[in-house]
Amino acid sequence: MERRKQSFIVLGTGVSGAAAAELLQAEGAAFCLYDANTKMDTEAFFRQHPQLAEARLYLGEIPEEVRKTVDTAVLSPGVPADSPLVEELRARGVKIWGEIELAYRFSKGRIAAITGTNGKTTTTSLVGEIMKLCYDSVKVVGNIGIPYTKMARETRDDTVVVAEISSFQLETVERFAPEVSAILNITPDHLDRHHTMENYIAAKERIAMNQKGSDVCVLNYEDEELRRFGESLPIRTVFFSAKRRLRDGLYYEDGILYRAKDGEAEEILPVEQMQILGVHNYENAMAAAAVCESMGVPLDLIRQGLKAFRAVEHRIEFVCRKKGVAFYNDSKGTNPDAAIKGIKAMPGATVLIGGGYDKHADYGEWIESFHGKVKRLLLLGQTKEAIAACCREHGFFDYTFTDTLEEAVRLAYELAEPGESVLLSPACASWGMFENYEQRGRIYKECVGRLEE
Ligand code: UMA
Repeated sequence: MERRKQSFIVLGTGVSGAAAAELLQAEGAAFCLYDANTKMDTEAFFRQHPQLAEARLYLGEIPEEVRKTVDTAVLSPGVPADSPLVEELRARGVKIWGEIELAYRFSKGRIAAITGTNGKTTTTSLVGEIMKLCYDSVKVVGNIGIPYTKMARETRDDTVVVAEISSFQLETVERFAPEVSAILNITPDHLDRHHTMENYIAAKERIAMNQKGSDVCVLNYEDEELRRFGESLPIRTVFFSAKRRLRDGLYYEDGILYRAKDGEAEEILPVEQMQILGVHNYENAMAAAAVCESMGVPLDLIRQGLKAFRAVEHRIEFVCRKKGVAFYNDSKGTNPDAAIKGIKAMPGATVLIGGGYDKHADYGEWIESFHGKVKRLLLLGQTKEAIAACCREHGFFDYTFTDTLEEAVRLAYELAEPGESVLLSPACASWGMFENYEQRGRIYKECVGRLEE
């Protein structure tokens, strides 16, 4: 391998950057680190990552002599591929790899990769659980929270890597080639980062760009863009649909999931045998079944995995009931489309907690979905004014501004009657107030835990 001669700079020192640097360190490669945050607690970073004690870390600025000598930049997902720093490095001839690309170059085994605007964490977890019933070495990695680079050195030839890959991560893949890929759906999200819907779609579709031969791409037939995309691909595609019977592919009809070949349908299972709710979850289940079957998992193990799987934390997660009020945590509802699913899943009248970081989303459809369900919306964060303005445009006036999540939870408890629900489903990212949606969800559950019974 030529890697020892290559000189890397890792951009970003979050979980991905740290894992990428540790991988380079373990492989004996030359590297340094950079973070834009000049106030970063470097002591804490090196305490948490003692293996990196000798590594050079630059904050805010990369010295000219370093810019001149590095030949590959490894980007954390949060670093935009068109940021001025990355553009400048690219102009100097520096290769730009995402953290996923680095992991791919250093890992072994077969890869199933899943993307989509919504449902990717549930589907990835589901695929991981089913694969574990069939294969000895399964690694679930990526946007789900465990960087792929962290696991790369633990992979073997017989490992199955199940990777949740975000559009941020796909922007900077080069040779990354999963054996099976899946795109679950594409609805507007992250437009602050990708600027246009076309760019966002193009980023997602990069998941299949290096697939060839007997590789497979699993796609949602009900997404017109994905249907067109599937028809243009040079590899085998497997479609799934929650709305119509397919001659070939997987579909949901009258409470049952089927898989069809040449018009011959076979029942996978009735959805009531699963522990996940809602049509969006039936789509996730079909996508997971298609991915697993394409990787050689027998249908009876797929059925077993689908029946055993429980909802993912922070995704329409039931927290507890207090004085007859049911609390749900849908902190993973980080865009309007995901948040609509949260509202739809509520059994009746709901006090909704929403708002957060501004990704320039359009909240119109989300607000329309409140009808008859949301009795009051408690707004938080950077987007509260914009959401309130959109509420007024759509004739919804039952909103209240709050300053903290704790305050919102207390107020929601006062407003909800026994038999009603309180739902945290912000339709926005958590950044600015929280480190990530997981922290937001955990804090929400802690606040709920502190409410008097
Ligand atoms: N930074 C820079 N320059 C920049 C931007 C960030 O130096 O231009 C620095 C920050 O100062 C910080 C570090 O980069 O120190 C943070 O890196 P990061 O934002 O890439 O975050 P990580 O901690 O590495 O986590 C990332 C993903 N985060 C993002 O995509 C924003 C995590 O997805 C993922 O779980 C993790 O890698 C492991 O793969 C989170 C997410 O919100 C859950 N994803 C989005 C989503 O799901 O919608 C895409």
